[in-house]
Amino acid sequence: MNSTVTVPPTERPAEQPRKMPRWLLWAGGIVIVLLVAAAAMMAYMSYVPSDLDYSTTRLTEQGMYKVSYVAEINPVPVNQMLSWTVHVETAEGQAVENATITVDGDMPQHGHGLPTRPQVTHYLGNGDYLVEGLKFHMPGWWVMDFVITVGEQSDPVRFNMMLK
Ligand SMILES: [Cu+2]
Repeated sequence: MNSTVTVPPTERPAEQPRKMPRWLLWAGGIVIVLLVAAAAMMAYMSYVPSDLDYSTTRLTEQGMYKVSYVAEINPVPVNQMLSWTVHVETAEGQAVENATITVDGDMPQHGHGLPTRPQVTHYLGNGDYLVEGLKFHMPGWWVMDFVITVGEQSDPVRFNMMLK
């Protein structure tokens, strides 16, 4: 037997699949992780509970007072200074005359509060208190927290607003 094995001439070496450099794999992984984190963050920042109570009259947490507000401008505008009249009465409906009221506002999704420091500036009579210096600088979900204190007793109340 006279067999010859012919080896095909290899003019060029077969191209090997290029290996991805390790740093590129790492960089790609990090980019993906960052994208997922950013998406999760955006989902979190835009999350609003579907069962929020937007009513403008609410009982305080311990049920001591019924508190309502009327905004000077309605619907409450974004980026405009305005005042509110906050009405406080007992659960039985008697106007509360001598309350001390603290005011605070917050955007729960964003971790920031109001750009101003609103406060009660006048007692208007009949359980009505004037809150001046309110400004909401972003559209979205805001909460307004009031703590009503009469004598030794404090009771907080929270209002939700969705500003456009
Ligand atoms: Cu915000």
